[in-house]
Amino acid sequence: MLASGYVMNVDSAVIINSLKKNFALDPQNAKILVVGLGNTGISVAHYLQKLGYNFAITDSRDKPPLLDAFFRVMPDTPVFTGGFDEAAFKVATHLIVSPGVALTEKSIVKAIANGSRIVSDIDLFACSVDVPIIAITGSNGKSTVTTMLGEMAKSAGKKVGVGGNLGPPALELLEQPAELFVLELSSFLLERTTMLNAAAATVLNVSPDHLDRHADEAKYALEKQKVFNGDGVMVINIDDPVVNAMSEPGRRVVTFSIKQDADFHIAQVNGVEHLMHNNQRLMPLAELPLEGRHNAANALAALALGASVGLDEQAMCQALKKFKGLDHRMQRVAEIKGVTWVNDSKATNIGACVAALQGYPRKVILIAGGDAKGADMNELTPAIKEKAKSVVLMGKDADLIKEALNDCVPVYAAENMAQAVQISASLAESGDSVLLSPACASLDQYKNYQDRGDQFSKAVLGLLT
Ligand code: UMA
Ligand code: ADP
Repeated sequence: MLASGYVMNVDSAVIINSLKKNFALDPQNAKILVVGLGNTGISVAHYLQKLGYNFAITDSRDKPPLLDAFFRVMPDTPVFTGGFDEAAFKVATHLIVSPGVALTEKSIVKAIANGSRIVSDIDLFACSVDVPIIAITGSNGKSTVTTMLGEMAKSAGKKVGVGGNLGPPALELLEQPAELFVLELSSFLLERTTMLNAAAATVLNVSPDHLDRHADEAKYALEKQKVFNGDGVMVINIDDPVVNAMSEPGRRVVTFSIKQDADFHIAQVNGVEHLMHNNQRLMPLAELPLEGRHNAANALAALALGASVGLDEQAMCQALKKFKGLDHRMQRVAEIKGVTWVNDSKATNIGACVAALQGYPRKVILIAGGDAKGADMNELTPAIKEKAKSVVLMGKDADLIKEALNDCVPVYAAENMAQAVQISASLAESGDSVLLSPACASLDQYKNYQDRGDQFSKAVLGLLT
């Protein structure tokens, strides 16, 4: 909700001029419809109110959970719920569409055909700040790198605003003064954003995800590539061929790699692996307190982005050494009778599950399944074959994974998390790891990935009683 001390770093008149120039958003005659009454929609509403724009807001749910709170703060704003109201879309000159709402929605398609313009909250944000923005996207690692970089910037003495897809929504960051913004951007946010010109940006990696919303993998990658719009530094993962191909001649490019030589890379110095900037040692890799080789890639990406905007490298390394990682990402829950239980519930796509498996030197018991979001589960098979001694499957698309595995490892079916943990406990021997890394979204059985991870931890800790 709107903080009483809502500050904008830039003068309102300057912002309105920019919005007029770039989007023909004139407070006198724009008819704005905010689509989606979730966290994004509320942040947009506060922003527009602050600048003196009139607007209406719509949500297709009958009673979006934030409705009552919204009415209390903005009782006079027209609100349309329970389906998308054709009349509201018909008169709108501008639609500010939340990322959870597909642009293929019939009412939106029709409105665009009638001349309405789509503007994203990230566009509004980009028109409202005059300090550098670092923008981070990719199929996996966004939240980790965004959070890491926020900590690095603080360690380097910068006032930094950190948000976007991981929350809070970007426009809420305008409530605090900042010298630097670090934004996590999803493909949904990027597909509807045209104004971003980040000082430094990265696509961490591309593997299939959200194919229920994007036509195909190529289209999904193109949406991610939009993070590089403008003329800022491109931070490129040269280990990922799809990302490597995004590098543009004539732009300043900084590379990172965990497999080969790059601007930011890993090298042995006196027999000890180090994170390196060209031929400069930054820190020993072992001092990074995170599981998994993919987190070394995340650290290099964060260092490359921070260095691109001039953050002090030693200060960044200090932050890395203290960075404990985020919950539900390769989070060690317990060691019970010699078995290590790891919660990687945030692995909501194949790429994250494969990265988790590849980080293990020996075979694990994997708990997977949920909503595959249209992905081809055959892509999971090689990593499971190599790194899983057995697999416990649950959720809506368990059968898709079972079919893809074609009996290459023993597969067990579980109705729910408690059962999945019980089955895994009966299979595990001392020295084993049991990894929850579902490769699927959670919404078929859980409130969200946090709920799924919490239920896993609860069931694991229940083994102790
Ligand atoms: N809605 C409709 N009709 C629809 C679909 C949605 O009316 O057809 C309504 C919903 O009822 C909801 C509202 O639209 O009330 C907004 O939906 P939303 O999902 O965009 O909700 P927000 O709270 O604004 O959350 C969004 C991001 N959600 C998605 O991208 C799906 C949040 O990312 C993000 O934190 C927030 O903006 C702030 O930027 C979540 C996410 O799951 C965490 N992201 C995906 C991911 O990480 O994989 C991309
Ligand atoms: P995102 O915000 O992109 O979803 P997170 O940092 O939340 O990324 O991590 C999501 C999942 O991806 C977790 O399962 C995590 O272990 C895994 N992951 C994190 N970084 C990487 C990476 N660089 N490559 C592959 N998987 C990763």
